[in-house]
Amino acid sequence: MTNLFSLAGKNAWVTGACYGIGFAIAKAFAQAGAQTIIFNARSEEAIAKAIADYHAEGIDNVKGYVCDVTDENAVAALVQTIHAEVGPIHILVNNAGIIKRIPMHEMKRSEFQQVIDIDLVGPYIVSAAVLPEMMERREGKIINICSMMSELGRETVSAYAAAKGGLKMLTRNICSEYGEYNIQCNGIGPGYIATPQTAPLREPQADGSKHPFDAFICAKTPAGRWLEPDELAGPAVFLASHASDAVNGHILYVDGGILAYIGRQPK
Ligand code: NAP
Ligand code: GCO
Repeated sequence: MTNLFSLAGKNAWVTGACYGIGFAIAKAFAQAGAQTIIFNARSEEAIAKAIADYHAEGIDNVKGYVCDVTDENAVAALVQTIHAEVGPIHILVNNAGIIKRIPMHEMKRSEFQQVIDIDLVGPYIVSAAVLPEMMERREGKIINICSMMSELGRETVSAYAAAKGGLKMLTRNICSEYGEYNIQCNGIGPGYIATPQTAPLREPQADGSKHPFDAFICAKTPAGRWLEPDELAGPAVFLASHASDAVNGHILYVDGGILAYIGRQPK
């Protein structure tokens, strides 16, 4: 049974995996026996720091490349470089993403577009660049990092919710269009995870009290806490391994129960 979850012999590309959720997923893949971890970021400095961080975790089979997921020419060139320097791409995790928290009526078109470009068009660009080799090999795993906002809205995150809702349907469409090639495309929908992206929502107040949003999320999560990036490790390894070969088009919510819970009632 343990072999079902092994990633031995597999090369895994996790986009934007310098820190946060992507780093935790890439680390989990390495610990599950992946042959090579591949990641990209937008600057050499970010790559260098991340390589040091991977090495500090005892992960030496890692390659980092500068590449913006919205640049289709750079992505196409990177796929060729990966084939030459690493080999085939067996697993792709579309993790790179941003958020802008601005009331929609105040958001500039360019700000809305940037979130859509990175969080939705980026996964399309990278998936389309990797699918041909997966089709030829008749095997592949694509995991899209969705969100609570693939299902729910909230104030100030209109572009992000539109992108993540679209990413849920892109996941289902890749499943539908490429399942016949033994390619499984699923999503992971994290709840509220303590990473740099959510740091502003957890910033203690000047008087030392909890950020209102911090208290809000703890009341919306049955366990009463934020989740940690490493808590996505098991679900990610499951969806990247042969253990999930019959799972396709599924969004696996790793949210501590937020989507099932109306929220802690006032005492
Ligand atoms: P994070 O800490 O902000 O990390 C995002 C990563 O994406 C960074 O490494 C960033 O690199 C990279 N990135 C951003 N734009 C990029 C681009 N155009 N090309 C290449 N890399 C790019 O975010 P996170 O919390 O780990 O989130 C990772 C993913 O999970 C995102 O898709 C996010 O929407 C999603 N998510 C997060 C949560 C949460 O609670 N944290 C919950 C659900 C879903 P740079 O240094 O270049 O910016
Ligand atoms: C926000 C948060 C969320 C999380 C995540 C929840 O501002 O509401 O950043 O969007 O990042 O997507 O699943």
